[in-house]
Amino acid sequence: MSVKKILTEPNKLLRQISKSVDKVGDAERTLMDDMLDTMYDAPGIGLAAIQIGVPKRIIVMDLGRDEDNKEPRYFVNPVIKNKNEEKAKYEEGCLSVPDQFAEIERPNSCEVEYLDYNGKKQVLKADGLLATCIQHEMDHLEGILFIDYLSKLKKSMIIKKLSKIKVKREIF
Ligand code: GNR
Ligand code: NI
Repeated sequence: MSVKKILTEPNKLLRQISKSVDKVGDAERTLMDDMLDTMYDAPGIGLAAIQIGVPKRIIVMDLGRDEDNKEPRYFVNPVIKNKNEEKAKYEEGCLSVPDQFAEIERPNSCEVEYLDYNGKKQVLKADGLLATCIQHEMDHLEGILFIDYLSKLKKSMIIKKLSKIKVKREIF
């Protein structure tokens, strides 16, 4: 188990479309363990594999964030079914868009089909923060970030800020 480096915008890898997993084997489970370590360390409530540079359709999540009572969730090859027409707004953040937050509107509930840690097929009904987080993570698998939903001006301001921070990090 190890903590990996999280890629941040702007980075072309984050725009890549992730590939389906053929089989949930030991390599995938090791990846999921590392993703979870990385997510808890950050800390965050969800992480897609591409955020640590691996273009596989794998997501980990833990909404609890209670140190002593971890409730990790693993989603391999997730597919969203039955998005609710009703929308909900949440203040979203992203570990790949550090220190930036914005209200994003998404379907307020959905169903997701996926393979679990052991490769078993599962279906989950999600609402509230869980539904928001699943949709945010699913977007990562398509190379989409929450800032893509903002106006061009807001998005470009955020990318400009993040680019400046990157340049500073390279100097020091
Ligand atoms: O840690 C995270 N918090 C969060 C809050 C509101 C909506 C989505 C998220 S996901 C984010 C972690 C992350 O970047 N996952 O891709
Ligand atoms: Ni994110």
